[in-house]
Amino acid sequence: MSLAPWLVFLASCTPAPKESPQPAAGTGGNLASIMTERGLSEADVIAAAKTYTPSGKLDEYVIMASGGHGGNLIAIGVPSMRILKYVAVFGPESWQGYGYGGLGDKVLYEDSRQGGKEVTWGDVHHPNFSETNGDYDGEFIFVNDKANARVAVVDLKDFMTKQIVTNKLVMSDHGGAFVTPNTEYVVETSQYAAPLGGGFEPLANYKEKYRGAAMFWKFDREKGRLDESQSFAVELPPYAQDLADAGKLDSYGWVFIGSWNTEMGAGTEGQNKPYLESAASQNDMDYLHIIDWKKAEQLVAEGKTKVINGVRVIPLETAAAENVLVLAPEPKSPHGADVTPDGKAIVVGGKLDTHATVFEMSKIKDLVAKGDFAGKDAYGVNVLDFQKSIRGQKEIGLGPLHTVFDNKGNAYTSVFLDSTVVKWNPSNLEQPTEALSVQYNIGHIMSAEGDTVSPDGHWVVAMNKMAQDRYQPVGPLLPQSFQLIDVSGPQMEIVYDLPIPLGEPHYSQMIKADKLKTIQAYTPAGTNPYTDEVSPNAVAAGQERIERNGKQVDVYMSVIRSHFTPDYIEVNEGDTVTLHMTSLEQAYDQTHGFAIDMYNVNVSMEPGRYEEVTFKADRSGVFPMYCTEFCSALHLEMMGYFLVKPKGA
Ligand code: RUQ
Ligand code: CUA
Repeated sequence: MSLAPWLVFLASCTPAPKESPQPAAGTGGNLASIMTERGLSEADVIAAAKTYTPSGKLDEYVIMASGGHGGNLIAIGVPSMRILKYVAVFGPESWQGYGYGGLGDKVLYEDSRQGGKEVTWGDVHHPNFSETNGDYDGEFIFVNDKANARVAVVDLKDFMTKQIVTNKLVMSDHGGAFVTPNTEYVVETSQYAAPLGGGFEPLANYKEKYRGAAMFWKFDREKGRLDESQSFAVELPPYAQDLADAGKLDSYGWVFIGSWNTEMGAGTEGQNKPYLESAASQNDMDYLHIIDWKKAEQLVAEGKTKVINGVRVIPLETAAAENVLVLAPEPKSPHGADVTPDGKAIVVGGKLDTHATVFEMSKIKDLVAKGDFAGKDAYGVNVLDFQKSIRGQKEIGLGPLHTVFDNKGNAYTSVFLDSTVVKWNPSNLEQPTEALSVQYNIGHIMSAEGDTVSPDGHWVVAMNKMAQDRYQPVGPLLPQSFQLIDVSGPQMEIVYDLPIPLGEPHYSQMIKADKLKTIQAYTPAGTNPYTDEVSPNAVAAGQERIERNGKQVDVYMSVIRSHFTPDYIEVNEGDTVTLHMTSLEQAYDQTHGFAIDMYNVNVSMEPGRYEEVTFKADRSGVFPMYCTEFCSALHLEMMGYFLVKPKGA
């Protein structure tokens, strides 16, 4: 039954890398004639030269971008802007065999929602790399699912989603997933208020019964997982909490969250009240939430919590009385709250304001320490005096949203309504601004290593919501658009446009590529990617077998070019089948896949990977099973049969 040795050789031989052929001079025309033919300006050619990455050359940076309601993350190389991978997170994805019977199903579906509703998509907003001393360390990335209040952990050694946790307090989140400077916590804060822990309350009880919460997920770096048992939350007023950021250096120990519905509008409620969007835009000031998480940790240790749905929560009264939570007025319908690299300031953009407001951490700390407050909100939370808390304000344009930073002390703010990126200096508010038009309606903005204590500068990316005339039209649903901006020169320049055609990205981060230490294979063969250990059910060559125990059939299968052993499996209709699959490959890029036709079974078998699929053989017949990756010259032959004998046959 085994292959002739020459066939094995033929099937497994990996082609040696070849030099790409160099075109003879003159065959493609010279630069000047190509420029004329294609209508390219000198600036276009310079932009191309800054980004074009010849075959075989690697990018210097990697962006990990939110994939929005694609539920995924997108890895993109910089400066080439080549898409390297879509990482499946909150939704099934067939190439990665995620959500089609394999071990990943446990991550994807098991905690998919409390209350019996199965959720199979997510709205990914803000990816954040794990940090050590305020710098990206390249080990993990965390993302939130705004739609279903979840947080996922993606391991960057294999770019796979390893854990999804559901927030048991709130129904939607937004201010997440932000990390504290040593990834002590992954912070996730609510967006739309609802009764904590779920349950029904009429909208008329909005002010009394609806609440927000800031969840502090404890990260266990050893295990690479969030530890629910060590996590806690701070109860918040029912203002719509928005973007958040963790303090660093001078602001270490604090978390900042914007909010935009301090009016507590809850829609029309069927009572001729204003629509939410106008109700929520009455106040000139909303509240920046300032949370002292070091103190919160202490209160949790002292047991000053109530337990809601199994989560330890610092009650709002306690948070207010202990100044774990204080508020600072912020103008108007704010969105981003971004801490400067030195940790000394927090920059807030107001969607309905024309300024960026710079809060000064030393002033905030002083006022809180002295108990110098301007008043209290409706829930007894101390409110700081606006003028006393700020360094100043800078006129930026219409609708400033998010701010990122470079290595020269500059800030870059995305201005949604103006469709501009505005460069300014938060330490010198007198310095004039510089605006660059982008196409169009920029949402988030991102810079190289921009959320660390030491941003790299050089690259900024405008993440635009609209792209009407930028790309060949493909129907009324348009891609979003990333524009790569070179900020190294005296003037900002757009050097590349990248359409993002799967979901609407929100935030992203850009990391130095050499910080990523990815594996080439799971070693030793039979390693379960979710435990990082060799599965007790992995097999070595020669140990493959089928074991039957009543109606349970266990198949111990090996996978290697170009054969599944065993290559045929016969069961009875109604049997439960468990496939234990071990890739015996260790060679880089020798990935197989395994699918059973008509059974919705589909997994990816990277080199050395262990996979396990359990399903019911509830349809009789003959079902080819085959390898889904063109792995060798005998790839098509890498197949077998799954036979299900009908009942009574
Ligand atoms: S938010 S731009 Cu989560 Cu700003 Cu989307
Ligand atoms: Cu293995 Cu195709």
